[in-house]
Amino acid sequence: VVDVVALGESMVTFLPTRPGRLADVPSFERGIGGAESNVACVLAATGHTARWVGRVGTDGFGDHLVEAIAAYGVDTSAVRRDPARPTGIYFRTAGDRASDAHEVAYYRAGSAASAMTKDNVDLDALRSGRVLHLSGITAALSEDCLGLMRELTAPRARRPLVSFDVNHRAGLWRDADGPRVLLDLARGADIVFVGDDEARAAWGLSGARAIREALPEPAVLVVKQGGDGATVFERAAAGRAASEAGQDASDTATFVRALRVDVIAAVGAGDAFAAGFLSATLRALPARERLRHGHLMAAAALTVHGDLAAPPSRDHADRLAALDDDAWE
Ligand code: KDG
Repeated sequence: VVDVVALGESMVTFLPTRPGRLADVPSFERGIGGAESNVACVLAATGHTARWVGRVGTDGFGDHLVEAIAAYGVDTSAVRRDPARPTGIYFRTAGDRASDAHEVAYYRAGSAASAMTKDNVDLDALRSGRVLHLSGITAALSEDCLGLMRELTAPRARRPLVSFDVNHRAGLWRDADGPRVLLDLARGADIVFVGDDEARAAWGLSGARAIREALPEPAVLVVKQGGDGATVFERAAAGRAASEAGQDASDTATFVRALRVDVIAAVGAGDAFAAGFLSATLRALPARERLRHGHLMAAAALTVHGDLAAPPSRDHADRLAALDDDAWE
């Protein structure tokens, strides 16, 4: 059984070779992006088995994506090629460090991935892992993709642990329904990642507690609080005695500060965080360690330009996560 299967649209990314507005930057370097395959790449690079499921065109950009993602050690055997539709690409500018205000120009409408449905992806491959990692980006791509997301987050007698990163991309939604759909999908997942900034923008919620109150269903909810840190809320499975006595399972909250780093570009940091947290989850580490692994992987991504940094190895991350509290203050 594969540790983690990730579904989503991956794109060839064009990173500016110098700062400036999209209107002014004269040249770009090729990289790879795609929130969900980023998670798979970080997991594979840290010694997990990971599979990416998606669709790309039969064009050169599709070839490059499949090769580059496979080079991280990710299983791409369930990726389908669509001869009739192109691979998505996108361009972005370098962010202003303080605000990370960068411009993004997507060329992905009508892409091979936007035509994913539950009938043209390999559902068995999607359900073949211990964890299935999904994100709200896929739901925004098309009605077909949203249907697939609903299928994968629906209750089933046997399904992998479903991990869902809200990843609210306001510019991608076809209508005003995005925030409501994202909340609905999050309710069907087992582990949910959300940034406090996106929860404010999408749902008008401020603060980790308010987010948990609005989203009590997932057994594990991780609220990322930018440079401050992250809080994980988790419901201890109610013991039989407690449920017979009609008591609710208790919810615990654990906060861990983020590492303070000089941010080069925030893109990809949320994905790296999710990968670190999932790696530690697969190894049944306690809440504090899971958050520390998230922060460590995020710190690596924050300090490079592209989406993907070379992450610390698993042993190295374990040693850093085990440093005493003083080092983490
Ligand atoms: O999380 C990084 C992603 O935002 C980037 O790789 C592009 O997947 C992407 C998207 O849809 O924004």
